[in-house]
Amino acid sequence: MRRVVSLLLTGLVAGAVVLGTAAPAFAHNVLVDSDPKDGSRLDAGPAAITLTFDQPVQAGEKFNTITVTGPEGTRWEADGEPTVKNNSVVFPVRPLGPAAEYTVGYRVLSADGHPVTGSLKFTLAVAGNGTPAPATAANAEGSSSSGSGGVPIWVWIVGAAVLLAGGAFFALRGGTGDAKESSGR
Ligand SMILES: [Cu+2]
Repeated sequence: MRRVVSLLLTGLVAGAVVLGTAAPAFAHNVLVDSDPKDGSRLDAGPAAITLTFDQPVQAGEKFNTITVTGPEGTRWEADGEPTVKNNSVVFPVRPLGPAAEYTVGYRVLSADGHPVTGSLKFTLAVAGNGTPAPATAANAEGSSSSGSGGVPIWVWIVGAAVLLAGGAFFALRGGTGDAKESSGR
């Protein structure tokens, strides 16, 4: 029993080492361009926020999320999934309201499976006639997007570690079984 436990532990450690060293071999996505650009002044609110990265963004439900925050914490991102086009993600935005600074916070899924986050700001110089998202909807949206964020990645890592440990265990076990069988003949 002790050998089984030590084999499993060895497998887990090996799996962790493999995952730990494999991850840095792939670089995370890096934001290379945006529309509107960081620090820009606009006379009219953008219909969408486009973020462009140095490599493809993974498309999927809730993989890529955005917040657009205006004065006094008002929220201006629109409902609906963003559109992924190769290295770019296009997020819908509500018509903007007050002339003010708006902060865009994003979270996208890199080509290597890791989420990357960042933010940029732009200033609306001429007020629009839009209204912010209802406060409760904005809060619910924020908590659900951050809540679902880390879970799938951890599930994936734990699952991979268990698979690696199990594979190593059965490979070793199978190896000794074959040796006995062939020596018996
Ligand atoms: Cu990565």
